[in-house]
Amino acid sequence: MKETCFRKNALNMFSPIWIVRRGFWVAFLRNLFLLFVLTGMIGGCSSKARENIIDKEVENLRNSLNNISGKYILFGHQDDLAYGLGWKGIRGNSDVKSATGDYPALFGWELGNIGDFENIDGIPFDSIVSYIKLAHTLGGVNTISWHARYPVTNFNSWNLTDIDVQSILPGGDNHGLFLEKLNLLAGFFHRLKTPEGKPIPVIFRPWHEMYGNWFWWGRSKCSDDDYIQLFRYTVDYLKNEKKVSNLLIAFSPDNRFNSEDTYLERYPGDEYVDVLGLDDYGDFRSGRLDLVVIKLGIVSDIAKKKNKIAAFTETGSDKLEINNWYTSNLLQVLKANDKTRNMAWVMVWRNRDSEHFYVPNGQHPQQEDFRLFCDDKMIILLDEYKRLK
Ligand code: BMA
Repeated sequence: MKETCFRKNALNMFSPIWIVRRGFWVAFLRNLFLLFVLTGMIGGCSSKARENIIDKEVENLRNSLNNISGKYILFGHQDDLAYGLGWKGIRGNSDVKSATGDYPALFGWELGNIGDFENIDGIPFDSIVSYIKLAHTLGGVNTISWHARYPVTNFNSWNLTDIDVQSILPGGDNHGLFLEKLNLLAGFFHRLKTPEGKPIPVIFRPWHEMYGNWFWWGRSKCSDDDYIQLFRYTVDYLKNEKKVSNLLIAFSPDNRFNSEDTYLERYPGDEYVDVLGLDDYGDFRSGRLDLVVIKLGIVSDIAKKKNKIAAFTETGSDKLEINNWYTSNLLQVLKANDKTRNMAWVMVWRNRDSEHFYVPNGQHPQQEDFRLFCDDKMIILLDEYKRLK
């Protein structure tokens, strides 16, 4: 039975109909194969090209910050376009511009309470997206901080109740809750595109001020090892899992260190960090300008060795209580030596209201001091940055 069948089929193979059919199938399969190969190649090319475009944007930002380092320092202001003293949500407004005639070169934004309609400081996330786009169109640099809620309780960053950082790390019972937050972040970063669809590069500065004990990721509630895992996991997950490719990453300690070793105690590693920062308000408050100079020097030395960008990521004098703070404190410190001059930017915090602000408004007695600071050749606002780029 088997043999007859085989013979019959074998004979049929040489019949004219079979030859025509075989020709058809051979051609069909060959074309199908070619189609797979070609679409594979085209798909491969376009995703490779996409990666290149994304990396190029980030690399351009890195290069431009590297190029100005040592010569100029960009001036930055948190939430500058969103609100200021006596106004909120007026497109194009800026307290820095009101005081000096120009926008800051760097704009800080905050993602605390991601997942809600508004961020921790009452700015709708949709608006933050459009401010970041506006800042980018204007030619400025954007940097983003994250006062993250503890994912398990959703209590704010400063609430230290029931913290167990290990439980949100991989393998921990609450890891899924942490992933939910990271997914929200990734969704936000993916929205940062130009009208042509090109990704807007931003400097992300997660888990900042980690040597103090005021945040749940700080010293009192999170071990050094857990901190490093938290940082690495955040960056790995965003970049590798969620394919967020528009980030430079900043490591941004507070002022509680006094040597290169102590600065690096929670350093997640060169492959995780692009910018080495410092957040320091306290040393100005206590009049210890010498300590600010030493700490910026440490940041600059490490950045030089590691080929990273150095930046004064947060500072300021709240309500400008220190007289002539801009020229007699900040400028003095930034001009102290070659190391302090090596900061790519300095950013002051937000102008919430008359009880919490860092940039003087029109009537403030320190307006002139702020203008003098901004007029200094080393300090760069937006127009100058665009000329230098
Ligand atoms: C702090 C204060 C808070 C604010 C937080 C996050 O330094 O300005 O009012 O909620 O930053 O932006």
